[in-house]
Amino acid sequence: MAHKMKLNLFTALIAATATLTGLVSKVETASAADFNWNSSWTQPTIYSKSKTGFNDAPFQQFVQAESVALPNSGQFKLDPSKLNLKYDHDVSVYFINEGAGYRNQLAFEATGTTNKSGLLFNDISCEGTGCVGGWGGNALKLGDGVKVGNVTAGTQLDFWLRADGLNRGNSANIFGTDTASNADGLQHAVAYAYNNYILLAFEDLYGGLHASGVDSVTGKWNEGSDRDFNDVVVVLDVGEANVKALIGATVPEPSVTLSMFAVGAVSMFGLRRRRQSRTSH
Ligand SMILES: [Ca+2]
Ligand SMILES: [Ca+2]
Repeated sequence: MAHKMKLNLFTALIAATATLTGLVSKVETASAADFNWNSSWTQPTIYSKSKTGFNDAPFQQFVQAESVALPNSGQFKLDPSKLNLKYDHDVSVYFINEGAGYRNQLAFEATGTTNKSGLLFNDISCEGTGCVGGWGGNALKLGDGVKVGNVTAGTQLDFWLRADGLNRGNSANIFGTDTASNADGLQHAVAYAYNNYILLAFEDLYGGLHASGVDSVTGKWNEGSDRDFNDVVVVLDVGEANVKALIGATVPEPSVTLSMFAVGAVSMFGLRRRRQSRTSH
């Protein structure tokens, strides 16, 4: 395409699906079994958006309505190998929203020219106006951010959710971005590129949609999952240059882009409804 299109929601979504299309086909495994959650980690300093200047508002549209399953989530599979940074950046992670009864935790891992890992959020429970869930905890406000620090070119970033980790500790399920490495064999993270940021959204309940009882394969309990992928929603600031590089690395065929856009439009912009009486999220 020779001409430049004005950046609007549509082109942004095309960009997002371009990234996602590329994410689907690559295979790069970072097994959950290989990741060590360090129980001595402590919560890094949380900065309010009044201090960071980050605006969470444009990203709220991507937060799936509570208990509404995200259809065809497989089409949005995040491939951690696509979070390779080509440029140095002072990386931050911002809390966007959560609709989860669980007190979830999120950690990161950087491998490559920068090697470090750590806790990002120790208690992902939302407080204040705009929260999808209002089920206690009240540890984070929309837009709150933490700093990963400088990450150098040639580093892969990855992220891990410990489901209800605040309460369950080491017995909690840990879900990663690589579907095959999750205990239930299911996707638990989706990704979007938008406004020069990357948005990550997680499902925190073990098992397939509405599955219950013991998983005969693993002996773990299915948790009646709603597969709504709104249980932890964060935005990564890896820098505009890195996001553009990630998008540019994958140019989908137009037909694929359009069909994926249709799917995304239906699933991302459905009616948002509050459901206060749910016991399982
Ligand atoms: Ca939820
Ligand atoms: Ca859920």
